[in-house]
Amino acid sequence: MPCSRAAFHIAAPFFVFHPEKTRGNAKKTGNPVFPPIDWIMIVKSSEFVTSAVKPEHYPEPVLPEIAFAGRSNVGKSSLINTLVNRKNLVKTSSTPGRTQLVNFFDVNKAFTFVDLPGYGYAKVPKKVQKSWGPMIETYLSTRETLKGVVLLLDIRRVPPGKEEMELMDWFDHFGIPAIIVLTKADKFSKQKMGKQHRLIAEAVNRSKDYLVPFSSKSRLGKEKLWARIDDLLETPEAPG
Ligand SMILES: Nc1nc2c(ncn2[C@@H]2O[C@H](COP(=O)(O)OP(=O)(O)OP(=O)(O)O)[C@@H](O)[C@H]2O)c(=O)[nH]1
Ligand SMILES: [Mg+2]
Repeated sequence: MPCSRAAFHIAAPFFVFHPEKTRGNAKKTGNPVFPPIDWIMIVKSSEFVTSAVKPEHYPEPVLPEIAFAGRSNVGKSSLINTLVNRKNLVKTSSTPGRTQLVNFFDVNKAFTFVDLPGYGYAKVPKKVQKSWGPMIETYLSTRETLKGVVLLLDIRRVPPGKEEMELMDWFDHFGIPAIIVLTKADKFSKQKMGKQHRLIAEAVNRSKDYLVPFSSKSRLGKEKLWARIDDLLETPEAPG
């Protein structure tokens, strides 16, 4: 039921019940693991809050937070823009290494999206490269309002890189819930996309259903991803 979802309460009235979508998506996915998508997200406001390197520069930990992680140029900033229906809320670039700080964005005054700097781009100066790992790790391990991470993998890359596999182990180890998104799905035909989806699911040892193919160009996967984000936002606080 849409009204029982915690994030619905957090973000109300921004999630709206959408019975036609429920029927359509349930039929299409036949998804036994995740609930059908029974609402659509209405983004009424999205705004840049601040950029930070160290925890003392992070905003006050008040609203629940979702972070976006992935290798440089994988499409993190574009994906956030797509989710919030903005062209340039987050700066994107065809030059990898564009996002070099931890950037915080408020959505609907209800929760925060965090664009993490992309890792693994050799042409960025060594000093900057070296600071990325600690910057990301410090954020992920200390942020008390972090509800989960969206990890972006390029759908063209089979198997995903060593860093991605390490990040997934790291999320598991620290009990950080993660959503895996396969970006740039528009680069393939539907059939090839399905094949890549299957191969990546095998490589990361997850069910196919767990991975969300996504395109910032066609907006494929947008509603499914919002539904997963909502699931993370409704995760209850850890006791103590
Ligand atoms: N075809 C296609 N191109 C995309 C998609 N998403 C992003 N791109 C392109 O990929 C490039 C990098 O996108 P960004 O969103 O800036 O990537 P990023 O992960 O934020 O990169 P860094 O900030 O360097 O870590 C840009 O040229 C985008 O236009 C997509 O879904 N489809
Ligand atoms: Mg970026």
